[in-house]
Amino acid sequence: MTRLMTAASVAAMLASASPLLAQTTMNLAFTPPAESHYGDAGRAFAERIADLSDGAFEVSLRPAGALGGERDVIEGLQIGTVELTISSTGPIGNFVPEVYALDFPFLFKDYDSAHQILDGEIGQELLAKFEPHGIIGLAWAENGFRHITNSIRPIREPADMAGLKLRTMENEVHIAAFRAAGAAPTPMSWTEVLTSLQQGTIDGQENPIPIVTANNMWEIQKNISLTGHVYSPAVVAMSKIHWDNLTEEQQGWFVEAAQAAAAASRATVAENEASGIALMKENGMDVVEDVDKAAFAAAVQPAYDEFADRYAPELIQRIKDAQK
Ligand code: EAX
Repeated sequence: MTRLMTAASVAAMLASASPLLAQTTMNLAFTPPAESHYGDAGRAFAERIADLSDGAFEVSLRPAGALGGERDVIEGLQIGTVELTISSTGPIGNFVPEVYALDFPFLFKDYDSAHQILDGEIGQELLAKFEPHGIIGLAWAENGFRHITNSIRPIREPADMAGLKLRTMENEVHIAAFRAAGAAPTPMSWTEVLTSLQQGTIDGQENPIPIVTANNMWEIQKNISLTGHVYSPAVVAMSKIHWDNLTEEQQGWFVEAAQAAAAASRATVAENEASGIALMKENGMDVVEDVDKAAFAAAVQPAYDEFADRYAPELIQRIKDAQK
C-alpha cells in the first residue's frame, strides 16, 4: 500500500506543479496549404505562443482544410471542437453580420489603407463584435486583394464574364455582385474548389495572388484578371470556450501571438504580390493587367444598393471617409 501511495503522491505532486509542466495542445485550422501566407501566419503564432508560455501551449497547424471549410471551422470554434483558426472574412458575415461590411467590392483603396483601418478604431470595434457569437477575434491577418481566374476566356470588362460559372465564397454580397456583373456565381467552400475546377463544374473562381500561387492554380486555370475587386481580410480567431479557460495573462499571450501571425501574413502577401505576377506568367497563365476596374465597380453597384443598408451602412461610410 505504501508503494502505491508513493506513486499516487508523486503523480499528485506533478499534477499540482507549475501548469507549465502540463502542456496544452491546440489546433489552428486554415484552408490554404501549409506553404502559404496562412501557413506562415500559423507558424508565427505557434512560435510566439510557445515562447511566451515557456512551452505550456503547443499549437498544431491543420492546413489545407484538414478540419473542414471555413464555415465548418467557425462552427467548430463556437462549439469548442476547434480552438483556433485563420479564416478569410468571406463566410464570417453569416456568423457576425457586421463583418460583411469588410467584404464589399472596391471598398478599400490599397493595402496601406486596409491595414490602417483594420489596425485602428474600426478594425478593433469589429473584432469585439465576434464575442457574442462564441468567437474571440484576436487580430486582423490578411488574405489579399482578390482577382478572377478562369479557363474560358481573358476577362477585361464585365461583359467578358457573361454566363461564366464563377465560384464565390459563401458570401451573399459577393454572389449579388457577380450576378449583377453578368456571371453565374456558385457559392462553395474552398475545400471543393480545386476539384470542381478540375472537373469543369465551374469555369473560374476569385482569390488573391497568394492563394493562386500557393495552390499552383496555373495547372487548372488559364487566365487571371487583376480586378482587385475585393480586399479580403483574414481574422485570427479563437473559440470563446477555450479562451474563457485561460488566465488573463495567458489571454494576453494569445493576442500577442495573433498579432505576430497577422504581421507574418501581411509580409508574405507583400512578397507574393511582388513576385506572383511573374511566377504566374512563367507558368503559362495569361495575366490580364489592363482590366477596366471602373466598369467592374459600376457593374457591382447593385450589390451595394441591395446590401449596404442591411450590414452596418455607417461602417461602410466610415471606411470610405477614412480613405479620403
Ligand atoms: O481563406 O474561400 C476562399 O476563397 C478563401 O479566400 C480561402 O479559403 C482562404
